[in-house]
Amino acid sequence: MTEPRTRALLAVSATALAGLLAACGGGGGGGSSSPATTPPPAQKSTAPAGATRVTADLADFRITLSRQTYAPGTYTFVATNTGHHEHALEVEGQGSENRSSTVSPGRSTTLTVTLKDGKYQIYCPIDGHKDLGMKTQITVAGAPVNTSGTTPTAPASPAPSTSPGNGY
Ligand SMILES: [Cu+2]
Repeated sequence: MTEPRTRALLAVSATALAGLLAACGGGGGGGSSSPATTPPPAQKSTAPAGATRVTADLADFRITLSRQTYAPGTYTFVATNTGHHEHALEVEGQGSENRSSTVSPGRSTTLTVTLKDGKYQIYCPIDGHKDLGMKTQITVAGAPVNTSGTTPTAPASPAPSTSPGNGY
């Protein structure tokens, strides 16, 4: 009865080790019996420094994205409402769902999401706008976006101007 504390410590470190091992062993093909993994709470409204900017044009009733190909990584969608109705941007897929705030005509908002490999639906969740045509789909694939190191393929951006509509 003199060293219950040591025992407790041993038990704790053993548990921690087991936890580490379990965490490292999850590389297989996602079976249905794996424990529930909690999706990351991507609710931050501030855009992280490494996020890739994508402009999303919300018109009546159509969504136009400035980018068609996506690699896994963090993206900040800058949604501008160029229509005459209230719109919003929702990015849904791979077990996550992120909705921007509602944007009034002429205004814009941002939505930062982390995209993983797979398909995502991007649409306007307001009223029946999705069925009216405000929906599009993207496929995320390829090597993760390296935000801090060297980027092997850097697409040349013509001008860093923030004005939309560069004569596409
Ligand atoms: Cu809408």
